[in-house]
Amino acid sequence: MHFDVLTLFPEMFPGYLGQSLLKLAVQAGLVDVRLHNIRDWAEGKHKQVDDRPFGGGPGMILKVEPVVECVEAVRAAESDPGHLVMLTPQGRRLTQEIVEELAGHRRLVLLCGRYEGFDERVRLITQPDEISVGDYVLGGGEVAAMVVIDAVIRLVPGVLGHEESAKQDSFSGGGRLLEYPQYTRPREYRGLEAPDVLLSGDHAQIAQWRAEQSRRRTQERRADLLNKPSENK
Ligand code: JAH
Repeated sequence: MHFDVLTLFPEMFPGYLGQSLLKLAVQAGLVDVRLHNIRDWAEGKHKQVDDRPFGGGPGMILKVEPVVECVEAVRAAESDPGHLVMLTPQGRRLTQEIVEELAGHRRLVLLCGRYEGFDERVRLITQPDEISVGDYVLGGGEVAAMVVIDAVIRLVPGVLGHEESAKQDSFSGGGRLLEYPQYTRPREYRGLEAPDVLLSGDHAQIAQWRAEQSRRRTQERRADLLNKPSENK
């Protein structure tokens, strides 16, 4: 899996990229993340990447030329142009289903905005797959891009151990439920005991208890997942 991140703040990424799971995946050659500074495509002495909105209003807008030229140069640098993703609150909401779809591409080009957003012509010219990680406004698309990378690499074969891959599989497809409660040692803490069934050694009973807990927890907290599991809630 190959990611290209297009951003005005590449320095936001190395801390995240140094995280153990991702670091091991990069070292194993399973994942490659390349950072590109949009400012490197800006013209003139001041390398201006933003400007005031036509028609007035607050804030600044990302200029069309450096963004479009950055996207085109990065995509053209390799035989596979990749799947272009723009991180924006105006995109389709990211779900595990969409993560699975994104993980089907060999190369993802992640375009991160800042300020009040992109000149509309960036969308018209580059025709990105616009993705939102949730209905809130961030300082820019970088944290959303890290969310996409984090969710996608877990689906790259070999990145996770078999244990976690199997767990992921049981929640793939339509009928996703919330996780059941988990316990580990000590058996009792401040008067709170782990349920006896988990220490019974009866694996059929344990599986039944967990399934029931998942169903109950999902009903209580996220009934929307039970009613329309494949919908983009
Ligand atoms: C904010 C450009 N869906 C999360 C998300 C993604 C991007 C942005 N905000 C929220 C954003 C400012 C400028 C993008």
